[in-house]
Amino acid sequence: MNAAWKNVRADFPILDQQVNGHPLVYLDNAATSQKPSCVIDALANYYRKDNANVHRGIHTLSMRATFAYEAARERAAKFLNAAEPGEIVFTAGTTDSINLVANAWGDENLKPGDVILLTEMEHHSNLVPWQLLARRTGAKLRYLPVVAGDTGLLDLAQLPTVLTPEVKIFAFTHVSNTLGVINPAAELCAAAKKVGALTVVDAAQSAGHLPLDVRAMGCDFLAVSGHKMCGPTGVGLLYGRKTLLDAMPPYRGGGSMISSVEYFESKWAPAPAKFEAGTPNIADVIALARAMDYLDDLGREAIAQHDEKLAALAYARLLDEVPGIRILGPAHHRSGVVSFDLPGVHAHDVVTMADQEGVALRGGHHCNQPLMKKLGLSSTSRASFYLYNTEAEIDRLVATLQKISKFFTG
Ligand code: 7TS
Repeated sequence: MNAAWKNVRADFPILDQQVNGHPLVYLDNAATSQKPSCVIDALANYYRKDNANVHRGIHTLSMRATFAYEAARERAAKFLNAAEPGEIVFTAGTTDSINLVANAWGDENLKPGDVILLTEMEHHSNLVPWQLLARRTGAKLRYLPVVAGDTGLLDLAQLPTVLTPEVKIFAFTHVSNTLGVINPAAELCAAAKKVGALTVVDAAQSAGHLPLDVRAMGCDFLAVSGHKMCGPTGVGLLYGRKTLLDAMPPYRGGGSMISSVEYFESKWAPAPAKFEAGTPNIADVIALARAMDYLDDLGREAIAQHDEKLAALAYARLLDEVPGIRILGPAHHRSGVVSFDLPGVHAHDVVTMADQEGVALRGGHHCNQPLMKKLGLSSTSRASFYLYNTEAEIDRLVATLQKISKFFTG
């Protein structure tokens, strides 16, 4: 670990507070991460010094804002190892990015008889847009199963059966927000390519956590949320291979996405502008680029190792020290997400009581209702770790869950 890690907790002012009389232990990072001071400052400084609309003004502030906005696109392309900045479309986040592909690519390219392949572990935001698309086009949905049991691994033995030439698009999550499993994205993309299917990778849970290289992965599209990777809320991006973006029609119309407009027809600007109608989320895009710098200063490989170490430790300790606990997902090679069920205690009670101890968890179906049903659960509690979490916080988690378990089961 390099020097940037030395005072990592001090970079996040929000962590230094008491909740219900206890020092905060923030373990809800899969929902949203906290923001380092440098990102908060980037936002504030933009509004203090540079705020102006982009792409249309020729005064100094507008040019400054445009420069910073387009520099953020270059930064994002570098972050993902995209071939060029034109492959980055700024969006409101993962949900928005997936809807963009489902609408702009899907409506143009799918017909009855085509198949959209998903996996059984998808978040609703990588499920519902495809259901809507299937309804509009007559294409069918198909699922790559998760193996029986609690390991949460995809059943790769089923891949040849479900990934047939009728599959036109295969959308899957890189990291599950409920199971913590890291899917073999490059392998899945290579298999899809063999049958001529495009791939959409949901990187909401991986973008700020693992090294990401879209060209090594071989994906066609990849969706990212800024707020889960130390960036602001309401901003994210879609990576798309340039030839695909160029061929896709726009999905929303408005200012900035055209080359010319007449009363009865218009011509589109080239990608990515074609997909960024209206005034974009300038300040948040600029702050997101700052978050990318922050993450790369720490090193994404080091962040991945830190997450995995804490998750493996939490997995082992909870299993050993909390009677009867059921933990979802693999024991090793996992992300920082640890979902569990305390028998006889509803997840909302777990989360409410943990909050009394200053421990922030999440409880519910985590926007994974079909997966929950398959696992025979209505909800789970979830601890999710990130770069600023510590082993001492796992002590607090274990002690809290022991207390809750004792309270309910005596
Ligand atoms: N995909 C995955 C795998 C996610 O975990 C989430 C959000 C999304 C997509 C949607 O991201 P958004 O930024 O567009 O909302 N996951 C969660 C979660 O697990 N708890 O709160 C949000």
